[in-house]
Amino acid sequence: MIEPVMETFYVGLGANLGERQANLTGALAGLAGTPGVRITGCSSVYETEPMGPPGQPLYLNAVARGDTRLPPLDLLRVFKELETRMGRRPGLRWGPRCIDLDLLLYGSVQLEGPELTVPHPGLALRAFVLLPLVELAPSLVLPDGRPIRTLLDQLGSAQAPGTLVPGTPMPDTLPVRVGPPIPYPDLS
Ligand code: A4P
Ligand code: MG
Repeated sequence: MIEPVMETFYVGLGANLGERQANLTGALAGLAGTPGVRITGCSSVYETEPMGPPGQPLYLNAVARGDTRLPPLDLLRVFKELETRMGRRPGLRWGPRCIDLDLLLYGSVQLEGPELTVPHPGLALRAFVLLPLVELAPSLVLPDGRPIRTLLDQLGSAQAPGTLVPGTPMPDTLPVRVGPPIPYPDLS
């Protein structure tokens, strides 16, 4: 039998309802416990202004890295099942949620389908994604050749999605590398 290839993926985690930090760590633990998925690193947690309908609570955001033998769509389904198991119910697009798991990158794969687009279409435009991603993988380059650090720098003059406040690091009870928060970006 041919072993499926191991790929590196990056997942964006977001929560703005309930015990936000516990929701992030619960999702990470759920991923780490999924057969065929290994979590190899995680950024600090950042508290961010919500992008979307007004009047929502602040988000906590983080980005984790993993290895997997699951194909991209199967990995997305793992994310969706985990969100549901953790109590996420269908709601408004960009509305408040106890947990959101976005597949940001899957190796150098680029695909656009009805269920899944990779790299995640919002990745290059969102400081709440780029800031933790740069912390975790500073020299990462997107499949189209754009370095993520340049994208974060460019956000300075673009529509910033909100204010980013470095939060507490993820607890080290999980098999993840915990990095120190990086400085507050100048988005002016
Ligand atoms: N989908 C397609 N590609 C992907 C992908 N790469 N990763 C599809 C995950 N899902 C992907 O997602 C809707 C559908 O997108 C899925 O069924 C999947 O098939 P959803 O999670 O059900 O709904 P959503 O999250 O409301 O919509 P969307 O468009 O995924 O929104 P985003 O981009 O996830 O943004 N503000 C702050 N500060 N921090 C946040 O984390 N997150 C959002 C949601 C809005 N505002 C935020 C944050
Ligand atoms: Mg989403």
